[in-house]
Amino acid sequence: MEKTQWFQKAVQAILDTDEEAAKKVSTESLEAGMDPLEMINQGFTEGIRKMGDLFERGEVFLPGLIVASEAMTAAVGILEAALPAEQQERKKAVIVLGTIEGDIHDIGKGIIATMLRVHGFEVHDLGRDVPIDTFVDKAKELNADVVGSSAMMTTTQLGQRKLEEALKNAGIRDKVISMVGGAVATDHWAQRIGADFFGESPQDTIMKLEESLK
Ligand code: B12
Repeated sequence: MEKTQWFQKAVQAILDTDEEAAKKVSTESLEAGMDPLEMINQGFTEGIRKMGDLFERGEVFLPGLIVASEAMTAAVGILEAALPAEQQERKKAVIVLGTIEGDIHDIGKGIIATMLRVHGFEVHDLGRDVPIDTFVDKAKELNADVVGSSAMMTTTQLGQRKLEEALKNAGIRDKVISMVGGAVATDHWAQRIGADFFGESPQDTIMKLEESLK
């Protein structure tokens, strides 16, 4: 089967909100020698994006979106388990990453975590709905080089500004690179709150992060 056909199958399983089919596509694509990262980025991610468009147009409702998200998480979990074990060599940087308090969206943040790990970064994923103080405490405890926050809603986006302030108040803002992401963030937003950069996608994030670490 062509690569694009595997991607299409992944997209379709998410649109069908069919967890069993999504897991089957993951397993079978691995058996067929597909690259798990490509399946995540060009297959399942595309599926949840399309689902999001339908949701925004009112053609899919919240319960459907929830089931699609669960199918996505299960399918991506199988693909992640097939990624090469993290190399033991010195990591490029220590990253503390999480979704801002009040926000339970974690699919995109999870993908960023996986992609950063695969590219040799040590990622401490704090999960979702993470209080601002937890980001700061973890960054201090781990002597982190980078703090990344994800926010998917206009309400929780304000937490990214609070995080900047909290890092300053804790005296560590100049010791870390601060990156922001999520559906509502932009370059302009990052500049406005004083973050170092906005990462639009895994590729964009890795490129900007490697540049910032030089
Ligand atoms: C899936 C989804 C859900 C799922 C979440 C499941 C999960 N475990 O994450 C469920 C169904 C649970 C859900 C719930 C809700 N949702 Co919702 N959801 C979405 C949807 C459709 C897709 C999000 C997604 O996963 N995209 C796919 C991933 C791969 O993309 P991504 O998240 O953007 O991440 C990429 C980049 O942004 C970047 N990135 C992400 N994080 C980070 C972090 C860093 C540091 C960096 C550098 C980069 C980076 O890299 C990622 C990979 O490419 C969006 C629509 C949209 N356009 O985004 C709405 C959306 C975010 N939801 C929305 C809302 C309002 C809600 C709810 C309040 C319910 C409701 N009434 O509709 C609740 C929120 C509850 C809460 N307290 O958080 C709104 C937010 C509106 C706003 N502007 O404030 C949106 C925009 C839909 C809409 N237009 O109404 N949702």
